[in-house]
Amino acid sequence: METRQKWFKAVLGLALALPLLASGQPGQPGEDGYDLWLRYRALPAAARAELLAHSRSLVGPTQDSPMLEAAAGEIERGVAQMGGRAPARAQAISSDGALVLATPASLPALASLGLPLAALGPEGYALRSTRLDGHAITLIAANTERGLLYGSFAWLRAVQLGADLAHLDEQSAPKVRWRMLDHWDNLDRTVERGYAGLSIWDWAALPGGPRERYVDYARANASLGINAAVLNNVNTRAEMLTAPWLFKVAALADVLRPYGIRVFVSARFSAPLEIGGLPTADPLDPRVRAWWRAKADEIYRLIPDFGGFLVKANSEGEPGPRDYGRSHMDGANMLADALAPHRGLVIWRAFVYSEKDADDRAKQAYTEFVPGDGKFAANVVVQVKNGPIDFQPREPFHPLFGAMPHTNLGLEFEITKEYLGFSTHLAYLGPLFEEVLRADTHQAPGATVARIVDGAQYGDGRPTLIAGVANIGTDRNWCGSQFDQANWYVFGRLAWDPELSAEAVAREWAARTFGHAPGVVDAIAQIMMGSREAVVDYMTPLGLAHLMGTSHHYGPAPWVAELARPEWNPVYYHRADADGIGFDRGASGSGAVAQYAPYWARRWGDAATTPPELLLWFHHVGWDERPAAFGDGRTVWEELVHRYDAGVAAVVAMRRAWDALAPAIDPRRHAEVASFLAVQEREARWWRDACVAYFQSLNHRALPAGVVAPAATLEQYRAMKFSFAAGRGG
Ligand code: GCW
Repeated sequence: METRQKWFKAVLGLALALPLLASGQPGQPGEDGYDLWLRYRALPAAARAELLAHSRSLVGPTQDSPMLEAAAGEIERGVAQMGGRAPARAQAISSDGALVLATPASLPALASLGLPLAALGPEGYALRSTRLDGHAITLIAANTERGLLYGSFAWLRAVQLGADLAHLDEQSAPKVRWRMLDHWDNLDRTVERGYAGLSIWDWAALPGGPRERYVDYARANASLGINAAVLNNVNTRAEMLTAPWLFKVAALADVLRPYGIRVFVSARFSAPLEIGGLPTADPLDPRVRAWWRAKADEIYRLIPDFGGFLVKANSEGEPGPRDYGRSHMDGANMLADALAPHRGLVIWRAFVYSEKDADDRAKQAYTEFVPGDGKFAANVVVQVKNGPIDFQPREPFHPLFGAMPHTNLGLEFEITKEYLGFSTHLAYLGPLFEEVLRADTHQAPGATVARIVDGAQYGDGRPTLIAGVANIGTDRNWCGSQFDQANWYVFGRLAWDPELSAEAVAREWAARTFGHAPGVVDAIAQIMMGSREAVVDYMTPLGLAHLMGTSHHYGPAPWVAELARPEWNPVYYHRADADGIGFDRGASGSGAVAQYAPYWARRWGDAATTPPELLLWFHHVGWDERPAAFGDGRTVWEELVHRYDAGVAAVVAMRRAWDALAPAIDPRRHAEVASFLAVQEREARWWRDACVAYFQSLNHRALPAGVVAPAATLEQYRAMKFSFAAGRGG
């Protein structure tokens, strides 16, 4: 009897919950975020009628092609889900309302329609409402199948965003050749700096296993124009290059190919020693060179469109050419020779700093790489992180941008939030990416980071690249949190067009992901746009960096001072003592500022003309100084505390704004975000309290009037341990 009663209560509870579940968005109980922004929910009646009127039939090039099939299949899926029925496939335009996929080869009449085909290049597309053969139709036009694939996704985006389907006139072509995700996925399926479960690559089952998730991954990337993926961690084992693993890579390449994604792998520089049976991996040794050539031939036999190798060499203990007294150029060019016959690419990372080099860590990549300008092979791209240290919440742009005009320089962002609160903190990275891309290096007129990276600055057809360290895993919502999907999204959109605005992309993502009910997009975009600055403020304000916990990078640990290498310790970065705080990188300090163009060297070389956001990055200032740049007369100590408080206050405001959205968002996703925001508020306070307590223990200044004292003692913060911290991998 008792059991029955329990059951009854449980069922009653469920029944009571059901209408609630369904109430957030009509007919959408329990949305979990799996669909990402490709969320083709049934449209309201009028919009549905408009959609069906403009997709009565789907007319496409008729040749049998997996990529065209991917494009057409996506249109069918989207129209069926949003409109209630899929368009009929047709061979020819026989009525109004046809949706026509066309290339100049499949539809010679295209040439007479005045489309800017030449400007679309090999990957661009045009969407155009027009008349053809006496009928009102919608054209998705491109020079290639790949352009049609991107155009199909763009048309679906227009539908989702409520565009006027009778008057479409849009065209777009990517500005960057390689738009790439770097997965830091280990071969045991852990993910270094991954906060979204395990690796999506099910290595044990490959070349078999379920394909659905790979296909959905590919669809999401194709919808953004991402066209390359490095499957394994840059800290890799040599085994990745052995035959059993290459078969698995080939299987993934087969699934991803119809969506326009080329597969790359990270290669371990010492592989000839470890799996090749050679006594050396010296890049100038003929046996080593022959081994890599044979390896490249083997890979291309399996994967004819293999992209190439990503290499982390002589960095953080990884092997590299310098182990043999050779240069980065020697190493990269040796691999480039092996790949060149297959038109493959070497992506050589500039993320280097050495335990043997006592110089400011922020200077070392420039010091090692600038002498090599012009000496890297044509199929080498040197991949540079956005800032000179390591993906911090804020850094100045990397001084290598604009300093190697004769070298192909790629840009590396970190989408996964290693230093911005993992997946539990809401931090939209669009403003960070935008800040870097728009930064003017002043190395030449117009030389913004975006124009250097997309090739516009040099204009000589060189390979261009923007890479992002992926935040994708086996979590149902892909990224560990709903809002981290936006970081994948904005990365892809900015890699396609580095001039897009972070805010416009936030609005677009919000509308596609949560629907465009009045006020919802505004409110979500507002939360997103302030979120990165909030993290900067409660973690590392005023240009501070790297105050995070040792190795896992979870939580505050500005006091750590005992690690073997100086630059592993937060005290190395903040240099706080009784008198002041900050890293002097000016002429009287490390001189790092001289690696920038004279414009910046002058401006950032003087504390008076350094913006508050970068003050402590470039200068050591007294606690009681009142820098004019603050504009509010506060001392450095007062401003620091103020920023920490502002960061916490911003999170409180984000929480309130999100709570207010409850009636407009489906309950499951709303609750998930709300629970993470609660974590974020708790951790923001923790960051603020621990850092304020620590810096106060050094400077012995009173807290500014009205400021709340930290909740616990410094000793308590220092004693905290986190065996649960995520993302260490390997
Ligand atoms: O940011 C640091 C990370 C390491 C990473 C390294 C790199 C893959 O803490 O986990 O290693 O950068 O970029 O190589």
